[in-house]
Amino acid sequence: VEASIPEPQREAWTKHQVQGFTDKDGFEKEVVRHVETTLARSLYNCDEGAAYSAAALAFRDRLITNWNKTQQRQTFADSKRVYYLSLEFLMGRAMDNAMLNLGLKNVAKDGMQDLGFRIEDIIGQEHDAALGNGGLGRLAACFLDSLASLDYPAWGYGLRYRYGIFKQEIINGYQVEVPDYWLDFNPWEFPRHDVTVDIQFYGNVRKSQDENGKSVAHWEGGEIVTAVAYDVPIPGYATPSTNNLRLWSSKASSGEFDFQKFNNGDYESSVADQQRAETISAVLYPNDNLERGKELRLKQQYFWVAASLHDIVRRFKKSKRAWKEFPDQVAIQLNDTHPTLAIVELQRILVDKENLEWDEAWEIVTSTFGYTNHTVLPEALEKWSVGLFQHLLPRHLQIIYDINLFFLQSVEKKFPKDHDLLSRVSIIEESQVKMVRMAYLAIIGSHKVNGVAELHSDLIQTTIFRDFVTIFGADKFTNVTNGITPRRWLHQANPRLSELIASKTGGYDFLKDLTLLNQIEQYAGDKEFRKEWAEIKYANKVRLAKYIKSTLDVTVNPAALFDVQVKRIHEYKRQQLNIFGVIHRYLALKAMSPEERKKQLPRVSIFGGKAAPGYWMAKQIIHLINNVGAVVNNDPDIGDQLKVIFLEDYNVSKAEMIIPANDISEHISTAGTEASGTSNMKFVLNGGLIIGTCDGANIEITREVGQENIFLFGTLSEDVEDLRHQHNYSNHSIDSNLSKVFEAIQSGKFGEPNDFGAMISAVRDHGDYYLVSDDFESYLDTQKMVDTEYRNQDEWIAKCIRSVARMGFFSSDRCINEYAEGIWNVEPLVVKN
Ligand code: Z57
Repeated sequence: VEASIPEPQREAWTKHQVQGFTDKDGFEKEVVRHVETTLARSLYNCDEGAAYSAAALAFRDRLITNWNKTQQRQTFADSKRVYYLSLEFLMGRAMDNAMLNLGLKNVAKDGMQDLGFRIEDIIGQEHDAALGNGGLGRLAACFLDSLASLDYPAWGYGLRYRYGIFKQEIINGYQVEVPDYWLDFNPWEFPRHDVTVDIQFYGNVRKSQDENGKSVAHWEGGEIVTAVAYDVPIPGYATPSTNNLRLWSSKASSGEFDFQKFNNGDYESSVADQQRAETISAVLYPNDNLERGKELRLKQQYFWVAASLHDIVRRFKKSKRAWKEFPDQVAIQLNDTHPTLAIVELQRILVDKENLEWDEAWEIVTSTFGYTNHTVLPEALEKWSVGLFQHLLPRHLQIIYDINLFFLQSVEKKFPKDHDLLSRVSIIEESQVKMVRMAYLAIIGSHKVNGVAELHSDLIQTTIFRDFVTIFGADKFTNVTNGITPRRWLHQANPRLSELIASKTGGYDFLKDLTLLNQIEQYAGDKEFRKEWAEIKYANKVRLAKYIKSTLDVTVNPAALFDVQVKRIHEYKRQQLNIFGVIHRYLALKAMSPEERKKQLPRVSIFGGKAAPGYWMAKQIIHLINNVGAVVNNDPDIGDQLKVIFLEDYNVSKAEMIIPANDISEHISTAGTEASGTSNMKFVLNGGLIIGTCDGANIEITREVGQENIFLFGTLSEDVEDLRHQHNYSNHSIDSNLSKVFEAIQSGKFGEPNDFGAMISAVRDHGDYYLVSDDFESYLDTQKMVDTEYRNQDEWIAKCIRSVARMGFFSSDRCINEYAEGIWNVEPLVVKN
């Protein structure tokens, strides 16, 4: 490896190498230095914001020392690297995580106290990095934590949105979206103004012949936008390994900022060009499990994919290896179909730029990529119109046509004369408006395709991708059940529970091997242990109750059962089933005598989550929840027996507070619709039980924790199709409990009934696609069982302990090791301190 500094001068560098602080004194010195120089403030004007900034800068410097070591080690070793391409990285806050992963939180806590601050207040100053919508983006963030913690040489590639997911405000019960401008002060990124890539759009393709008569394509004209790299260090837990998340930001290319116009005095329009370029990375699309086919979104995808591939290829070329070795050096994982253009772009680079033969290039491409599918919902499967492609990426469309041609020829050879099959698996959908089916392209261009939980992986192989299983064979398709990082979702979110577990398992090794949790199972019957467990749970509930009081001015009793459903609002996730159940409970309480009412188990129903701004029905669901809360919470007959809470602006840092306070959590999607779910894992790991359907990872959670420790109900996925059919072709009957709920809503008890007419008729008159009516009775029965079992606190806590003990499987470390072995073929690379 070449170094820019010649040997004789390196001594000075080695002598002055930055070591980074290791103790309280060193930390304080760095904080004061940053306050007084970087921030140009002093002890006379250092508020919590400034104290956070300085502490964050101190930790940033500390991370970068490890980051440099890691990058150097990776360059020297030149071993295979993993590239995780994701349009979303829902990172949340970085500082607490950095402190814990470095093992320096106590140092920071004591240091900040010396300087006059409480560490919790300082942590609370940080703005979430919210570059994602929900499960898919948070999964990518957990994966980065595991990749670094397990010492895998890995890079994340994404977009540096100027605006992350919007901030949700609730005004008069309605969701209002406010832009999330989060880059005012972000110490966690390093701008790399020297790492840029020019990206081309539009234009046209000219064909010529080379000296051997081979046809060569030239993509010409159009416009150029420049991608600038911003690097975010990703620290591993209890290892110096610190990986890189590279986010691309768009700006006008220096060639593009039209100096002609500028010199001619057309200043305004040259600035407008600049703005147009910056628009590409301006905003995260706020849809979860929904695709809307907007041109700017396709531009984002190509911009990010092309910049990332250019970077990866540039790094590979430094090693001077033969092209056929590319897949031995590079594994690229596609997080959903959003980066599928990477397949086409690599083929274009190899064929058009590097002059490889088509077949040789294609072999390299397919050996490099793996594709993860995250949904079977038809409205979420990406399709782009051929016309848009032709306009924006003319050369890529040609390559897609060629990929499709060769693929269909191979299918034809294997299954002669099955024309139906050919049209079913064609990348091009021959509809009125021709569409490019991105999932098909992703499958054809990858060597492995995986789903994210067992049921989901089975479903994709038997439904949406079944023809491809026939064509490629079953070995190409696999399952990797999702996981979560126990560092953030146990140690950071629930430090007291983590400490209790450590006290019984001989330290914090369980954070690196979560199966060690099984050692706490023996304490499920231990009175003293249960008491400590219950105290921690209660303290977590008190913390949430205080937050509810301060934000909503509603008093909730921490002794009540806390029932939580926080996740994106979607009809398939069925928050409507939950709120209908709450209304039923309210009506039942109202019908009781005061004495009888007092005997009921008090419950707090907690909701949270964002609706996509254009998703009208999801917004109505939020509205109904808030209206029900307004009535129930102010009804003097009800008091503590029932409270209904909608927590505004659910995000990662709020999840860290809410999840540890759960007694039960709801994961009640229509069977077969939730690919995996990951919050289900977080809730159980934090000592709660699940009420859920047989869907996604709930099924594997049941297998692990045991049937007796989970409240399952509802239709099974194999029965869904028949039920939907019945709803549409026979008179669909609604049971009396649900009818009474509808009547209560229609009587105007919860506000203007017309507001909720569509929500009711979706169930009653329009086929009840999500099977709310089918599952309502068993949902109520199961909630009744929850009430009964919660009364036996000793047994309840024992169940929670046993469940936590059996959750080892759901670490994202296990999940990443499965990808590394089964899909990427990469090995860890240990970095020495
Ligand atoms: C998203 O958050 C998920 C799937 C998608 O296709 C899109 Br787009 C966004 C979620 C699934 O809904 C969850 O079930 C899953 O746990 C998560 O992705 C991670 O795999």
